[in-house]
Amino acid sequence: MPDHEQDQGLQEARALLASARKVCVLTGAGVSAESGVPTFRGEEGLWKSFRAEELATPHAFRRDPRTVWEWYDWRRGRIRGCVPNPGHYALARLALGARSVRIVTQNVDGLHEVAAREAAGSRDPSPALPLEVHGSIFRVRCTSCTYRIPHRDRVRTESEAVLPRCPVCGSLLRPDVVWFGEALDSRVLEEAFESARGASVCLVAGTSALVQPAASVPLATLEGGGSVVEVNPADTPLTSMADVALRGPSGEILPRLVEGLLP
Ligand code: BJW
Ligand code: ZN
Repeated sequence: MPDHEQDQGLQEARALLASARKVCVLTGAGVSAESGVPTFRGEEGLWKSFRAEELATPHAFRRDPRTVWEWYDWRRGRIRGCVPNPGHYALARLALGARSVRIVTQNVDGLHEVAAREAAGSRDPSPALPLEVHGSIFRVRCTSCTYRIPHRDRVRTESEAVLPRCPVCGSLLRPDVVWFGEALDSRVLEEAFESARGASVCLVAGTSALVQPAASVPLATLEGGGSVVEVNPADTPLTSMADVALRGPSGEILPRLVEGLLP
């Protein structure tokens, strides 16, 4: 995209955000790509020739929990070595500013929270803490009972016998994330749609907008009469509905967008 078109898009997006009382932000894996976290779709979304759709399912875990845990242990290892990028910090600063901003993320990597705490310094980070609609890769829960706990350590995966087990009932533990075919937490989901419905702008960054119901969050803003601003290097099913589409990596675009807004 020529520079002047990009600049014009940025100005339009800033104008929409500047006059917005409420903003909803929806993020996906692309926002963490510049931190080194692999996205799901496209070439780099593959792990040992598996696609996410083959591993992130309750069926795959029942059939082969060792392989699924091996994938999560590999991803957790990658993510443990990652830090937020300028895109995460820009969103955190936006949310800590004067406007009412709700960050809704599909990401399970925790990087929005790290950025929120760092950007807040000694202030309260809560306005910038995200709603994590697909859970957290650094929590585990029991496949049988209600046991659930933060968990960042390596997981042994050499055999099924050594996989992590629930200390309460002895069943297998699993990552506390939402797999295909599973319902999202209804309260978290309702809060996400509520914030999108009431927003004058939904800023959508780094998502392929393919996975439901999260992909419909910006539609709630449109239905409520608000606008959509998309930040992504590629087209998505949302692009044709967006009022402004900013083409490029979010680690570069979001800081430019937000700097022009903050006092
Ligand atoms: C950059 C960048 C840079 C790159 N800067 N950008 C047919 C139609 C509609 C729905 C369905 C259907 N068939 C089945 C369904 C339902 C299904 C679904 O949506 N499937 C679709 C694939 C078709 N959905 C579900 O199953 C959901 N549950 C559900 O519907 O429940 C119903 C129910 C109700 C009541 C009872 C029971 C059930 C659950 C979905 C869960 C998704 N889980 C995952 C895994 C999470 C855990 C983990 O991480 O392991 O969530 S899958 C994966 O996809 C992950 C992501 O959050 C999610 C979205 O992906 P995302 O973030 O968009 O990443 P990518 O890789 O797709 O895209 C990256 C983007 O970044 C690209 O656009 C790049 O261009 C861009 N990019 N570099 C900015 N530097
Ligand atoms: Zn249990």
